[in-house]
Amino acid sequence: MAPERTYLMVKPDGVQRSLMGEIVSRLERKGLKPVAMKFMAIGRDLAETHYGEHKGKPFYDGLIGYITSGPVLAMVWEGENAVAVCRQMMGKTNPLDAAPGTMRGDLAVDMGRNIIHGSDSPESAAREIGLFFSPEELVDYQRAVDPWVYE
Ligand code: IDP
Ligand code: MG
Repeated sequence: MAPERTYLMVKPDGVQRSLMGEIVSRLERKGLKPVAMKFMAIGRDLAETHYGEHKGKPFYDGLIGYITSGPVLAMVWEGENAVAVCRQMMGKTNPLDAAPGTMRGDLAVDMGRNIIHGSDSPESAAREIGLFFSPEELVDYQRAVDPWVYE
């Protein structure tokens, strides 16, 4: 097992709709390992850095307003191919295209209120984890169940 880490975040709509437990539960049941979690508000500067790749796009201002509109649950999860596994579990960006069984497919209807963020590559994951967490906030530990999750 080659562990990989990804940055996931329950967005403000997910928090307001009481979906934090549902989302964490899905990740736990999948077999992924939690490394860090923080309930926090995102300021404008952090929002603009996090979503820097989208600056200039038509939805950018709405996106910054959305992500700073209320608290989020910032998280780091670990597992083999964690980035791809979590993107698959999240579903497509537009909930209309997200397959049933995915978080967005089951729990959201609007692209601008799609409840969860997840890193799109290992490089993005490293950048985003560093934006939201200090190294000492990432908890290193052994999980007794791992031999039952990974061959
Ligand atoms: P992703 O979250 O699936 O990685 P991105 O293309 O990185 O999708 O877009 C970041 C976020 O910006 C989306 O999750 C969504 O909240 C928002 N967004 C993207 N495209 C649109 C759009 O066309 N209208 C409204 N919001 C959008
Ligand atoms: Mg993205």
